[in-house]
Amino acid sequence: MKPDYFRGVEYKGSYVKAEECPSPASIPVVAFTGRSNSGKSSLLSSICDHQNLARTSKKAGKTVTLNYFLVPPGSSGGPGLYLVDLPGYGYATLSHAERERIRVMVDEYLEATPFRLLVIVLDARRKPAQEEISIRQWCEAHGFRFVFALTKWDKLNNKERSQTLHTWKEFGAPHQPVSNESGYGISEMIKLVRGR
Ligand SMILES: Nc1nc2c(ncn2[C@@H]2O[C@H](COP(=O)(O)OP(=O)(O)OP(=O)(O)O)[C@@H](O)[C@H]2O)c(=O)[nH]1
Ligand SMILES: [Mg+2]
Repeated sequence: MKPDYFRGVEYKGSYVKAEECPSPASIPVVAFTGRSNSGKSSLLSSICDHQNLARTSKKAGKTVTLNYFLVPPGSSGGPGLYLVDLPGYGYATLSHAERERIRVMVDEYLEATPFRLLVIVLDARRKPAQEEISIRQWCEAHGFRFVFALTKWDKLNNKERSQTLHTWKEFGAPHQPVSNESGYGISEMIKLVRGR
């Protein structure tokens, strides 16, 4: 499926502070957050059908800044959209100080930004735990729409898939399985991100 809406998407810039980021006043923001290596940058690239889009601004494959991509106003007659690729939590080979800098930067950014949707990205092999409960409560308290994107769906067998879906149903939060390898679930993610 060719996501026409995202065809004109362009890299806008990389920032290290919430105050530096483009104003969300007129253009809504959809951000991708979650642990390091969960597949945030890959998911953003899949949604835009643009391989390595979210790699424009990064060096060794790891996201360390707040990276903005713009779907220009006028795409399909809409107001445009900012897609924000956030650095992951807990990237093991960074120094403690650098990990802490990233944690504070992302937390401050999340507190400062009114999102249209927060995509919480996690490896589908991870079960919802305290971290997921906390971020869900945080989104509910702020009144933000959110969805858990369960990545690497291609790595699960059929039994694991049905167990995982059962677990998430019990957890009772919006979730969408996806594979950035096979494209599974990407058209559903596109609908959620576009908001229609
Ligand atoms: N098999 C499979 N691999 C995936 C999938 N999504 C991402 N990956 C791989 O997982 C690794 C991490 O992906 P990234 O998109 O860089 O993860 P990230 O969440 O942006 O990582 P940080 O920038 O460190 O926070 C890469 O090697 C991807 O190719 C998927 O759906 N299936
Ligand atoms: Mg990344």
